[in-house]
Amino acid sequence: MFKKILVANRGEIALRVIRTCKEMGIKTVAVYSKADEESLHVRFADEAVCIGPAPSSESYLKISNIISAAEITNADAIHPGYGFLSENAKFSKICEEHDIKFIGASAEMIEKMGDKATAKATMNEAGVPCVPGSEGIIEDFEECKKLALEVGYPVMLKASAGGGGKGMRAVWNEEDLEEAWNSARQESKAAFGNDDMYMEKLIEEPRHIEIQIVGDSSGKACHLSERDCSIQRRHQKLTEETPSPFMTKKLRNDMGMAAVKAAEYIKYEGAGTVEFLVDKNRNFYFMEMNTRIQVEHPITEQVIDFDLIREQILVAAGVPISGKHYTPNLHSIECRINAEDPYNNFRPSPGRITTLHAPGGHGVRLDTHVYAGYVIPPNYDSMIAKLITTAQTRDEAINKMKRALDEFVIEGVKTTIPFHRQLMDHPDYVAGNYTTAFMDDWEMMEPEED
Ligand code: MV4
Repeated sequence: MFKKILVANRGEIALRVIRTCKEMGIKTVAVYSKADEESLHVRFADEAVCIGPAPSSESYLKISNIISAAEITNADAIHPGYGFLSENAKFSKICEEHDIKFIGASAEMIEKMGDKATAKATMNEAGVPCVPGSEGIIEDFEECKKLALEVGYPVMLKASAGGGGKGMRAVWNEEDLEEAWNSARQESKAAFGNDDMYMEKLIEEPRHIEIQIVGDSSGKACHLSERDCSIQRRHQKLTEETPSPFMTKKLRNDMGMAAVKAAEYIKYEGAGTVEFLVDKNRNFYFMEMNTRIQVEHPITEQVIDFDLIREQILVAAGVPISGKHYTPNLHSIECRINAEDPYNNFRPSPGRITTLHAPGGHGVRLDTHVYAGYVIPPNYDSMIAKLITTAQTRDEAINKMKRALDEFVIEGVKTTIPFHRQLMDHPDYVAGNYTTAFMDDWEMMEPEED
């Protein structure tokens, strides 16, 4: 077992990893930028190394500084969390070359799943349902035009180096195809330095339902049920829940088995997530595979009473997985609390938190690194807390979330707490009747006068 793990991340996920390491008797090293000197993960870790100035490119993304921190502290493993270098094949490779265990996917696996067209072709070979479309990358516009006629409009053009919607265009008819083709490739080139495109039949108003999987070094994989992440704004998830209100026993089994087949076909090691699009007739299609722990992992932990970070560490240390599949026997909802103003187009609101009262009580979990007096730096992602409620039924979990949000006081900065509180009263949300289009026409109701 590892003696010392360096956590190459910040904020709530750094705290999350440090907590499990402490419970496992593993020493921890925090890395931090100048802007994070006062951050909680620095205080919770056994050791802390400043790896550079505030800009991520000079600190949390600076591979040489992170490897140096691991060398001088003699860390035998690195946990990358999510974001930053968590899906960076070069970083995974460099860790391996320095004999530091990367608690994540191998460089080869990251590359294979990171190239979306290749990932899809691999899943097709594995017999995992995929959206009908191009066999890999589209060579040129002539092929694009021909393909679109074969697939049938509407189609979705997607960037192979992409993900999260960048370089993606929905095209409803042939006259719009060329402009979409050119602008999507331009956007992909700018964002990823690569303009390879592929095409799929457009799935209208899909749900985004993902399956948590864990694979071990023997090539065995198991699934830990689903998470419904359909409520997103500009491809940023806002809230997630498990089980999905759209799920049926059959759909869960079929999707779970497809995700296991995908993981075992590629001999996936570690925690991973297979993302699916689900249409209104409950047909599901492979969308992407993420080779990292995800922000929303706590709702899965809550409904099956499982520590996913512990599982990642055990698998990385060569411990075989139990192999059993899980079905949720509770209901859990996560609300991502961001330092953003929901009354002003969710614009970021960094600054000092002057007052903070955390919600608590039965079935309430708060994963956060902030505290009264903490200054939220403007340099990083605006998420400051994840509020998770868990109960026997969805209605009770919603009720608990309302009560917890009403208790949650953060002053000094604007937050998305009011958005989530209104969401919990929205009839379509309460009815579980929502797709990825839910936020398209969201209007905040004005705050009541005090
Ligand atoms: C799609 C789609 C409809 N049809 N592919 C969005 C980003 C990336 N994860 C893939 N996405 C989509 N791919 C086909 N063939 C609709 C989306 C999509 C979406 C998917 C999941 C969650 C939110 C979304 C918001 C807009 C579009």
